Amino acid sequence: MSTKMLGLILAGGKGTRLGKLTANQAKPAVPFGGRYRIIDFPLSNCANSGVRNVGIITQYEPLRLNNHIGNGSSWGLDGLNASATILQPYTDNGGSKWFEGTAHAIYQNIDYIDSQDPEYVLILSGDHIYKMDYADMLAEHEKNHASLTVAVIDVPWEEAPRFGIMNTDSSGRIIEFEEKPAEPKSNHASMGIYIFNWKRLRDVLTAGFATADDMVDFGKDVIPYYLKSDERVFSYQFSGYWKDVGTIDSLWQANMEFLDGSDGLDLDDRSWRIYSKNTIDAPQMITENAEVTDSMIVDGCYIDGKIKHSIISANVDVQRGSEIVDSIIMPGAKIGKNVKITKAIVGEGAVIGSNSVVGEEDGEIAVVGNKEKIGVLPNENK
Ligand code: ADQ
Ligand code: ADP
Repeated sequence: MSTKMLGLILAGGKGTRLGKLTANQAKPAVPFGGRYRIIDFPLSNCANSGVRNVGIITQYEPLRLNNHIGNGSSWGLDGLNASATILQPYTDNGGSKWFEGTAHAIYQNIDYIDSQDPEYVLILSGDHIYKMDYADMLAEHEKNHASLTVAVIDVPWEEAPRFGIMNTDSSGRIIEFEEKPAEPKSNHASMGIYIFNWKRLRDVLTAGFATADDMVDFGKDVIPYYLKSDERVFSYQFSGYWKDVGTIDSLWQANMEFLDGSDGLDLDDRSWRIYSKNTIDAPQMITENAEVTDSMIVDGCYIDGKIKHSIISANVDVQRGSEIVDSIIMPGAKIGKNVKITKAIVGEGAVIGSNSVVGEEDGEIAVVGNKEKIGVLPNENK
């Protein structure tokens, strides 16, 4: 079997910056927008772009992620000439094969990649919210006869130090690349999305790991090596909505932008659908005491309180007298009576007892962890 372009999603990051929201699950499995999980975005983009074979490289707390992805049927990545394969670190006679970095994670999965016999590999991050046609990027890669193409977006200058930053010539060829520079020379940021000619990358990784000259990370090792070796490295300019939701602030912001209907983040667009696993929950119940404005309320919710400019995910209970403003409540959270939640992210299955106060209008974004319990939830009937 052969595949023109194999998708590989790096879904192994620990996501320490998301703190209590990733204490027991990988970052790509974190809920987004009430109905989705972050990984739905790269998976749906693959399906919509005609990338029909996708390997998902996991590592840290993969249980929830495995359960969510299953056989890939939610994204149509099952059946003839399609597959979603979950790849986990394994042990052989050489001992544990923990992935040490992004490029090392690819190196460790050479056998799987070879089994798909791809001409190109498309390497994606499991923690970005965006809609992108990878077929377009491949067309440019081929037109440029590139060895590596890096997707690029212009970011605000003050954010540039947290990205890979590059300079290009007038043909779009990358002539300079610095991973997370303290003093960035441009605001052209790598989106961490790469198309490589597989044969060449395979050789570079194999040679790199055979000597002391390790190729552990794409940003730190592989891209600089390609540039030093005069490989044809090109940029692919992207201008749509894109957000790396690796921090609490960016996760909250991206949810709010989705709620407010930001350009390029329209998930109602029938020509580019974002698919997710459908869990079939009961219809939502909004009682006569409820007051809901500017908000998204998902299936299975019971709303007896006041909701303003917030996202209430599946199976959330909000009891009488409670008020939720500018917040994201993740699936299965239970909110007691007379609770006040402002500018917060409440994790999956969290329990917030009656009369609690979480967050404040002018404060930092407040976070309640997954399954965290605050106060006592009275044993009251709905
Ligand atoms: P970062 O996002 O900081 O920068 P990194 O932490 O290496 O890069 O993570 C990239 C992706 O790989 C994440 O989705 C992460 O979860 C996953 N990942 C990390 N280590 C892994 C491992 N060992 N096994 C499996 N998955 C793993 C990168 C680039 C920058 C670029 C930004 C854009 O290095 O140049 O600007 O992405 O967000
Ligand atoms: P953050 O930058 O928010 O901490 P990332 O997802 O970018 O989160 O990953 C942080 C680092 O943690 C990465 O360099 C990754 O290699 C490392 N890492 C990934 N999985 C594990 C794990 N299971 N145990 C320890 N560290 C890990």
